[in-house]
Amino acid sequence: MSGGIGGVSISTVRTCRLSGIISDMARIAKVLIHMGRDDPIFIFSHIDADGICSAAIIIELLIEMNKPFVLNFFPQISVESFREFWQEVEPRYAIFLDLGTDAPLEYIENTPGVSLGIVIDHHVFSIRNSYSKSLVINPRFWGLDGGVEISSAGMTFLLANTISNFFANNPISLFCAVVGALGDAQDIGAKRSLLGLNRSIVEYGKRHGILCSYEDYILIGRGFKPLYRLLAEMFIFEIPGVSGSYDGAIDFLIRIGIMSHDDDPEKIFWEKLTPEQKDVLRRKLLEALVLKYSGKYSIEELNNILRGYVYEFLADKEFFCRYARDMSILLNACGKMRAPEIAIKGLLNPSDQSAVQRIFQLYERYRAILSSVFSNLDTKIDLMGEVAIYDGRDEIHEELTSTISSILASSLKDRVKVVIAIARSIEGILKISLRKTNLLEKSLTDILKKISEKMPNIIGGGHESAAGAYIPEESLDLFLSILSKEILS
Ligand SMILES: [Mn+2]
Repeated sequence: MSGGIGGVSISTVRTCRLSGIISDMARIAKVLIHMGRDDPIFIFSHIDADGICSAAIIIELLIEMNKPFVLNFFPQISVESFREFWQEVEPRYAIFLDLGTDAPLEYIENTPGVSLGIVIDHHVFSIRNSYSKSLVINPRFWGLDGGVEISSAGMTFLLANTISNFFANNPISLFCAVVGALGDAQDIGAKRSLLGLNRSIVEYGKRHGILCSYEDYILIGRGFKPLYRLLAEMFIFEIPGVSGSYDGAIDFLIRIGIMSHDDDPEKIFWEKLTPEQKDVLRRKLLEALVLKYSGKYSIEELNNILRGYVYEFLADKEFFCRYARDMSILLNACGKMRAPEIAIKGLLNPSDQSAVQRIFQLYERYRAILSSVFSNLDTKIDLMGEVAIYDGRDEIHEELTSTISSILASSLKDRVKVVIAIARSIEGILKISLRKTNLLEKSLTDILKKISEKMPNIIGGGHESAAGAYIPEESLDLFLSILSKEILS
């Protein structure tokens, strides 16, 4: 197994033929047979929708193969708490899902007790030296763009699908592959369609009657939110009198004749409207928006922004969430609320009513926290020169900082250069999530590097425009002052 995927050397990038990938996958799947014979397989997975979907697929596979396993979720593994956990459990077999490629490889290769590890991921990696007891499933090894062509869940599906009867017994695994891709925002094709291997998976699902895709308005939550909530909570556009107001949304629906005063608004869903009613709603929505956005968008442009491909699960009509985009936000919410295992329960056993109910509750709670953060935002933001600070130490837990800083960055994009959100992590440590706006030319990675030269006790990393750091609470003032200086210099 030296040198990478079933003999494929790490430095030779294969041409991206699906048949080639599948035959490599089949070889890797054979290796799985040797895992978990004497010791359970430890699965470590990311807590977002893609990680949760990857975990659901791999679990179905291990169950099918009759393998013992233990699943654990982590927001990331570059932290001390993961190292401690790893040392405590001393895995003999490990599978890492959607947690990056470099760090998992180091853990597997540098731990003598590990016999064999599999890393399934789609992020950029840098390790170039050879490794001896790891198998890596990263689309970038085959020359594919892991950013947009396939997610970890998609790669996990391709692996599992090489086992005979797996797909026939577990059609939901294909839906999970699509949900993972959408959760990672890989729908960047025309009309928000999926591309590359993601599209091949969709086509495969269509041929087997598992999935369908069609163009419609993209209304996230369409399957489980009543229409008035869909409209009031839609945030790509501000609909005058409707956005942010449930009463306003109900009035709007009554005014345009979609519902009457006697109807129960909780029972009116987009998917239950007739085609004529949908047409009326689309037209009235566009009319309202074109007034608000006149000069900025034409009616056609507005229509195009709202339209896109919907991916719908067909295999089980009773399934609690048949729309892939809806599912991705539910799963993400479970992860953000630190309960990804509830999401797994619901995916593996959709007839478990209490798990399904808890998934929806977690989503509602997540939404409520976010909307409380974003109401009266100005009173909660401290401006420090070019930095906007949301100090959530007494309000939010650390998994929420990235979402909050992202949304803040888009709403404050004309006012500041950097946005940060702060929450408490473990004892005495703060998690800080940073986002830059277009007003900042420097890269956040460079700035963090500069900060860590002056603050050696900081753990941080990320990308050019999004980064995160852990710092001791008593160093917050120092962190902020170095940050503001670096932004100005
Ligand atoms: Mn991912």
